[in-house]
Amino acid sequence: MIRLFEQHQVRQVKELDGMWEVTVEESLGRQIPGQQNLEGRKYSMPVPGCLEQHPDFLNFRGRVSYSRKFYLAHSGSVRLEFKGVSHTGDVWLDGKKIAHHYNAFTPFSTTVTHLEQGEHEIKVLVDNSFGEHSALHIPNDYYTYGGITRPVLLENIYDVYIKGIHFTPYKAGQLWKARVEISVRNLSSQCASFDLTASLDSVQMTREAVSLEADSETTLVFDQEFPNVLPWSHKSPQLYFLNAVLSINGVPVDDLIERVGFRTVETVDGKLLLNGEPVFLKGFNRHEDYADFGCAIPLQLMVKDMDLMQDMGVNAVRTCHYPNDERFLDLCDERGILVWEENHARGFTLKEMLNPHFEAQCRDCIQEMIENHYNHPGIVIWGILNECASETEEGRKMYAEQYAQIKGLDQSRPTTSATCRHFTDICLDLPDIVSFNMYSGWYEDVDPKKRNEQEIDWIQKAGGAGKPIIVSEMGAAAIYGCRDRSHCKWSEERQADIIRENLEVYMNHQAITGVFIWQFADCRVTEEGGWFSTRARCHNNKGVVDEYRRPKLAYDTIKEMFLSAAQ
Ligand code: ADA
Repeated sequence: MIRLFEQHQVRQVKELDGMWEVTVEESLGRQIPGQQNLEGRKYSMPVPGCLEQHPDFLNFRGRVSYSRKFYLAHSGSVRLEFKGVSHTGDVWLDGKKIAHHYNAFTPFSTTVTHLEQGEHEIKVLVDNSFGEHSALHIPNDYYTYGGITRPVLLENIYDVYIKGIHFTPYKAGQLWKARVEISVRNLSSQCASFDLTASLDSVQMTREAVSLEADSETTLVFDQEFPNVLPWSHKSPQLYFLNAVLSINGVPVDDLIERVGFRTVETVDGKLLLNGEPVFLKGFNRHEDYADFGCAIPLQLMVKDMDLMQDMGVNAVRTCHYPNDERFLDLCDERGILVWEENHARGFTLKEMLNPHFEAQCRDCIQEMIENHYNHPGIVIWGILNECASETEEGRKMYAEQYAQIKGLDQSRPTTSATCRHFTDICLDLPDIVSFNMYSGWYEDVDPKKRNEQEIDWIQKAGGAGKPIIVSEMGAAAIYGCRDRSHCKWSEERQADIIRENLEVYMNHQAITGVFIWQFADCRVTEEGGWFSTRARCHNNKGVVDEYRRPKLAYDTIKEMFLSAAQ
């Protein structure tokens, strides 16, 4: 399943999920004693899926080629979309290169015209190796898996087709309105004339006899009132289908259905307002990582994660530290979960930010994140550059460029970045919201209340005055099953104690508008980069459930505190 709702009733869509042939091209990972060198070996692997789910690939680092055939029933143009390839994909169709993409966490697509009816072959060279070519996927406190890790779809498209829709809701007095932008592309070598009708909640928007030059694109803009719609909020996540149909000579030839919500997000007087009302974010940081599935989490287990988090009373999730699978974002829209989605970046030093590929790889990730996830009403904050070098002038330049890029793409959502450069950060004046990561009681045995006051005071003087403040990370580690009446560190008891002490401070401070616990579930980390030394089992063990979603004692502490909170 690609999304939690049908996006087409006219366009023919085929999911290329299933078994693909995998050939190992280059194996660089740590060999397990007795393991054969995999190069040249062939396997049958599921897509979506991680290579690491196979016992021969537990530490795989390198390049493999995935291939499969498909049958095209009618000759014409096709659109091929990969929702996620980790971490680099190069795509060939019938031996001709048609796409290249870096970054596991954003989708990419390509179109091919004049494809003959009959059998065709797709080959994808997948690379999850580390090195200068990869500025964002590096040895880190989460794992870079390998594989075609999210769904793949193949669409028969008419030469004139709907490329995308962006929906921006806003209030005009008491009335809901929205700016609807519908991009249409003409792949053919002739000028085309088309009609377009879009409908939402029985409101029709129409353009007739639109002329579009050969091999060009246009965007139709509607600024429309929707007199009868209900707002979307975390308390009442009202969703609507926006259904656009493109016709030529009166015959529907293409369509695109988006699912949207009417809500506004603002930062006013140090508060985060949803539809004009202040909201306090009670959330988790959630990595896309699940025991044997790696980052290729099936829908059933995404739903399980969501059910567990809502059982604990959350109303928010932070997609640490990269854009998420659209099906999870669809779940957030349906359940009224407020999302902080961020570009792919975790803890880069200035040296790492000066990798020659860094700025372009960040720019592409932000572009693809916002272009593809723009319509999710649940996303209320765009984040960047978690714990990067925001204490340096060179770093500040990149922070400023990325915030500007976001504002150029979307003025309807506030921006932020989670800092750990306490007392030295020189970028707090740039975002709409100031966020900081703080591990009082874990990394530092300090009183969370006192430490928080110091941080808040510093923020006021360092450019953050008047801005909402979010505690983007707080928490402690515990090994699942480790119980100790001494409440020593790494015991479940101590993790629960530390989380309680910190939540009592952050949930009751008038300057704080939200808290994200680090983290929902234990996740695998790389052995490379020295992470093994502070990450028992080569896992980040700060989950309140382990990687199999088995709850630790802190689960019930959070449930009690989040559910009893007024908001
Ligand atoms: C940082 C970082 C997280 C994680 C956390 C930890 O705040 O943003 O990704 O590494 O520390 O577990 O220490």
